[in-house]
Amino acid sequence: MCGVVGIFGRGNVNQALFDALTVLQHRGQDAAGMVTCANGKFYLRKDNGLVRDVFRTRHMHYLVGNMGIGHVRYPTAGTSSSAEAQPFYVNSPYGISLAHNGNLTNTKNLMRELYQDDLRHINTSSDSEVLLNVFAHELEARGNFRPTPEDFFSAVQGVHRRCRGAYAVVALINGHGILGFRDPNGIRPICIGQRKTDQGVEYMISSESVALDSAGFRLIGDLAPGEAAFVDNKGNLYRKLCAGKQERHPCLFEYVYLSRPDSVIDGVSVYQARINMGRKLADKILKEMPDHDIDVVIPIPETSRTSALEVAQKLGVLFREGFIKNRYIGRTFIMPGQTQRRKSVRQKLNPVAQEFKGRNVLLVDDSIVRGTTCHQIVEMAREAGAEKVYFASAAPAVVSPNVYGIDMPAPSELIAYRRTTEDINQLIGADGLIYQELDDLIDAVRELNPELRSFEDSVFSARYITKEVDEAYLEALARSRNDSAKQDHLAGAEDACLDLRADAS
Ligand code: PIN
Repeated sequence: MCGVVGIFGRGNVNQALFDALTVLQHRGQDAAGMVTCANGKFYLRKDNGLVRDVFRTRHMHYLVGNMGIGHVRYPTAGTSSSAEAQPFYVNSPYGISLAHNGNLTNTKNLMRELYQDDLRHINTSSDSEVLLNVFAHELEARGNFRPTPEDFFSAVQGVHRRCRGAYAVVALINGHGILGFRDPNGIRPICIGQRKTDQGVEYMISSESVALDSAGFRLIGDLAPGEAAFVDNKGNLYRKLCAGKQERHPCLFEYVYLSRPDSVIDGVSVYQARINMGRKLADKILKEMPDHDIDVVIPIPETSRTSALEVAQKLGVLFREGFIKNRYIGRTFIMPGQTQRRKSVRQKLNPVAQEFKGRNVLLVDDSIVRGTTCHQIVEMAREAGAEKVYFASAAPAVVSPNVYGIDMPAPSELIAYRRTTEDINQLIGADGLIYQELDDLIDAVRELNPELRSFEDSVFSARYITKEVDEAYLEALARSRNDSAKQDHLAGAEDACLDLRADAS
């Protein structure tokens, strides 16, 4: 997953973009980038690293202009090369820079079309560069020297017609304005807000509403599935539904873990959704263990805290911070390699022995993906003196990979893949394991916005909402998504590009 932001301001927007990217940093710590525009020129800075490390004072001085976009990246399709940091750029038409959160599921076909039919060159293996070129081609086809908002909306229609998968996008069109759009299924989040200044209204388009809040922008709302919003160089806002058929299927995992709790996504407070998840989870625990002997609920920091509090409250038992997290170590989720992951758990979490000694503890996590950390955490709880160690997950079992922009391991690396809850309980070495039910998770979110009738929940259900994701697609994905394949990815992708060029010649 990644984070995107676009700002139209009345003065330089570099600082506001930097601040917004810092707020969105949880969505990707691998690379960061920003492009601004002034007097017909783009100013770009992007590199691997955290926002605070990528942008130094000299870069900020250089990034002038009152319009700009930014991106934080978590490598979705595999590589962590700085050449694939975003935003991407094409010089024609007009000069366009684009940043994307999500993943296209028909990249290969699009690459072929771009080479063979549209005569365009793609220089990386990134689906975001593909998306940019599809957009640019569709815009160029309009052939308008002075493009209108309608031209941009028509190009977005072209993107919707040709691209499959998930995309929440911001684009900067040199001298013309900023554009945001969302795929027709509304899988990844993107919202828009405004702020009034003495010079006039300013706009921000962002992956999450938290970026608006912290900069004093008022949330106008989410972009609807298939919708595009364009702010022209005078600060006029235009919005249009650009997809023939739009259905809302927001990603359920955003509410479980990806988004910050203080964001509101598709009308749902992520914080309140996590409280609801805790309530539903406690109901299930009470149903399965009516005479439970749990003394204390201990969250595994950070995300699970909100749900765990509610679990403890509902069970009527103590809530205690039993694990202290070292804030200066990266998320376990993002470190490649099993050995590295194992080592990092102990560096990251340390138990407070007095909260475990002689007690039956219920550990609560937001989700269980690989399960490697669970095993060690259970072990740490026992070493700290716990009598019994139960484990609960605020999300259902993760059984299938994500193809819409969340970097998940190959199916065989998922602990719940082809295993029962009892098998998993054995593997993690707990005295009992409770997963949230999928229907309960859905209800936890839907209760807060009954208009959300369906969700993108493939990691839990193995059902994919776009039809090109079939058995063959998933098999090919499984082959490419193991840790060693990730190391070789760049070389492989370059070969693929060369193959395409050879095909075309
Ligand atoms: C951790 C959030 N959360 C913890 C991410 C670990 C699964 N993991 C998903 C649990 S934090 S594992 O809040 O960002 O610190 O199942 O793959 O071992």
